[in-house]
Amino acid sequence: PSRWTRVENLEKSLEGKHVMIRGRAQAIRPVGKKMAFLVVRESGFTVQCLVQAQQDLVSVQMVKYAAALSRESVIDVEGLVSVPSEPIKGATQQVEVQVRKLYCVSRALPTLPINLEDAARSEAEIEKALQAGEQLVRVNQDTRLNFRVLDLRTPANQGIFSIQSQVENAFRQFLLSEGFRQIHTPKLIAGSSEGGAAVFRLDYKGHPACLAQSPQLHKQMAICADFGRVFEIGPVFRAEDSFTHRHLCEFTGLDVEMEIKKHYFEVMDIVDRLFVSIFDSLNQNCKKDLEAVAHQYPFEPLKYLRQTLRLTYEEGVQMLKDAGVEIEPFGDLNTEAERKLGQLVLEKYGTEFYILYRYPLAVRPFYTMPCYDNPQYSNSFDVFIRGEEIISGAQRVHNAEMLEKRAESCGIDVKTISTYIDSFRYGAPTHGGFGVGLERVVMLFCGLNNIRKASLYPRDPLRIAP
Ligand code: ATP
Ligand code: AMO
Repeated sequence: PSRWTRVENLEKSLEGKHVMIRGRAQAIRPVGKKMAFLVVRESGFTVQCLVQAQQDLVSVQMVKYAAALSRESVIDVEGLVSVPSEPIKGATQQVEVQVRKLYCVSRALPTLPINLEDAARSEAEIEKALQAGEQLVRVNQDTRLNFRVLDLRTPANQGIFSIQSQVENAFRQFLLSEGFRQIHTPKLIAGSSEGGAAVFRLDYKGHPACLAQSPQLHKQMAICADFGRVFEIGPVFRAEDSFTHRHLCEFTGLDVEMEIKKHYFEVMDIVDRLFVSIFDSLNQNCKKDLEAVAHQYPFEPLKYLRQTLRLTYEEGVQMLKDAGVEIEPFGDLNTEAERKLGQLVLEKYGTEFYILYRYPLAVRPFYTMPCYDNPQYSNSFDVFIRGEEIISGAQRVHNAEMLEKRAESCGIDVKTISTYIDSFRYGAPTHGGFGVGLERVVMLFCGLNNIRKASLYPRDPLRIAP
């Protein structure tokens, strides 16, 4: 076993034990010449350490050394765990370490561009501190992103990216257990895969190419190649040219594609069980992370049902109309209408996670299968968390001639996707699938107000660094 104890595991049961921890000197508070308190942080968890001069154990020089450490330096501490009689404020762990040995592994600059203690405070804590006349600097989003390496050290950010990791893990585990295979499709492709303008164009050894807007074409081609059920976790590139709280120029796509036997509801059944399992696993396995996020960015736990609510697009439109919101016939729902519908659904059905299906064909991409009973509608769906889209999915057109016509009518240069269309000329299974934005899932599960908070190094129209 490791000789090291993680700060997160420093608990009262370790009282009297000798421990070694490695972390950062988050705060250093000298008390006279013979004592100094250090708050040591590891992955968002903090413990108070006491360096007190004691004959034969701790020298006055060591206290001086501790008091002179710069914040955020990486240090090793050896000492005894004790349980103070008073509750400890300003640290996550309720034990103290009586320091015996102290080493500085790597010294941080004496002045940092972000004060981590300020950066970790919630809005309410900031207000309270300001009212109490405390000097503090509100760290804005841009500064946080400019110095992301520092910003990411806050407990909330540590939590967010553990949650992200868990979403991806639960997604993979569930799909593997359902007989899906993980695939990797090319990110350098000849043309737009979504038919939109938001593509990053580039030169591919003298040939025009672009960064994949989704794995759409190649995941469908894997179905034509008898892969049956596939999923992919990979980067998605969108040359978005406007600024919203929920669009990035690069995000992580969780994509699924599968054969269907009778009906595209088979795809929705997977969405339903997959997401109930992801949400359950977050609530079970990420309790501390969710608390850390909620401490800085308060939010209510997501309300979801065991069996996901499904509404048709028309039912959604009717709910909006009844509430006085006008929707253009066969149009898309704008951001505001989607939000409003989210509220109405919550009031009526008590859930913040639901599927809206049977969208008008005109607002869906060219590869979407029209409804057999009414071609003005399509076998498609979107999925929402707290009134915002996290998933688009559909049954696909599996007939090459029809696909070609649909692409042309959507203004797509079919030459750029000819190998994709040809894939359907050799016999193609009926199939469907969906795409999920990983950052959106994390943002909305945690009720965050900006997708940049859920992206490690976000890319937006003005940001390509760090
Ligand atoms: P996707 O584009 O992948 O389908 P999305 O969440 O961007 O997912 P859209 O269907 O494109 O959803 O758009 C839904 C609504 O979001 C649009 O009607 C529009 O109001 C808004 N929207 C989409 N893209 C942008 C953007 N780049 N800037 C501002 N608003 C946008
Ligand atoms: P769509 O374009 O709706 O569908 O994308 C799927 C999901 O990806 C997320 N998303 C984004 N996240 C961050 N920044 C963006 N700019 C952005 N754009 C989209 C959303 C969205 O629901 N090929 C289809 C999927 C399919 O039918 O299988 C597709 O790409 O969460």
